[in-house]
Amino acid sequence: MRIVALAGGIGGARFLRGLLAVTPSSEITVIGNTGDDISLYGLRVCPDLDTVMYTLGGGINEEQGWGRQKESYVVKEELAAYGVEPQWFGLGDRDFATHIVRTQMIDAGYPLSAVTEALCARWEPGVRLIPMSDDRTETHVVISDEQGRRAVHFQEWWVRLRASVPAEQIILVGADEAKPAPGVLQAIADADVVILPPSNPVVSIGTILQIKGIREALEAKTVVGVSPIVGGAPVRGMADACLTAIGVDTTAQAVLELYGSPLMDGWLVAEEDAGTALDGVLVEARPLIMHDVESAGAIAQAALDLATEIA
Ligand code: GDP
Ligand code: FO1
Ligand code: CA
Repeated sequence: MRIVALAGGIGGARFLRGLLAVTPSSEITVIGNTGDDISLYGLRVCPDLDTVMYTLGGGINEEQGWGRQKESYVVKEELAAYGVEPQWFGLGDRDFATHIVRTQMIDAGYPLSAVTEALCARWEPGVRLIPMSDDRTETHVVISDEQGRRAVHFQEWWVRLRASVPAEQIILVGADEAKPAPGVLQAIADADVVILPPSNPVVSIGTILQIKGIREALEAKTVVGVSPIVGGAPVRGMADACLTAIGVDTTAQAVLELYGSPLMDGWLVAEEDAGTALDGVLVEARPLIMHDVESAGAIAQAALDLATEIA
């Protein structure tokens, strides 16, 4: 079976690990979010691509959900000793190597999709991981604080401010010009089923859907999603602050309506959210917490079963 999945970071990666466990013989293409990407100290950092790559490749820090296991922070300490900013983003020594290789290749003229393929040759994630676009896009967040009304990079709002300042607007800078990366639209066209894992509906899935042509390509396919919202709250992280910014309630129902029909054909919600409904969408309630690979696999299997029921 040919499966396409869109993915952000932790929620996407943990779901994909479960999906791989239950369908080892499927051909899985993952379209990764690059709206979170940021340049720091001259290096290009792609947190969501790296989270998927490290999680599926066995290098992730399991407790944290991002960054490398057995990590040290000597370079970060040395940069801080020089007073280099920003100091609110925690790049570890092992992780730095990934960003150095990526930046070298980009500076040599390789597109991000080729760079990602090269990095994945080491990690062997078991899926084909393609960035949503080779064109640079960045999510920026408009906030008002003591410095006035201004836009900050998504990572500054998320990591430094912990989304404590309300987002007045969330903008994907560069979205109008960005084209899907090579292979993205073809993978969707060839897919038997498309899955939306429980990733952030605004700054992960919502970002990928903004790239020209992707939503339209998906509308022609059987698309099944897993709700990242359980019982009116995100399972982890601050997706509620992102949803509030775009005027959407933090419920499984509102996220389904945000994705909408004709995009969606199936939607998995948690048992406490039974009753969620939208015309043209088959909704099923079941346990949706990914405690481990096994429980993530059960959710992935349920998504595949739902797709079979629809097709
Ligand atoms: P990020 O880029 O690291 O923030 O990760 P994603 O965008 O891929 O996923 C973040 C979303 O995953 C959050 O909105 C969480 O609510 C959701 N999430 C995390 N763990 C779980 C889980 O065990 N079950 C469900 N249903 N959602 C989860
Ligand atoms: N998240 C944090 O909360 N604090 C950090 O210092 C941090 C560093 C970091 C470094 C590399 C990487 O790939 C991810 C990192 N993250 C960190 C996670 C990441 O910024 C966010 O969780 C996602 O981008 C939000 O969707
Ligand atoms: Ca992310």
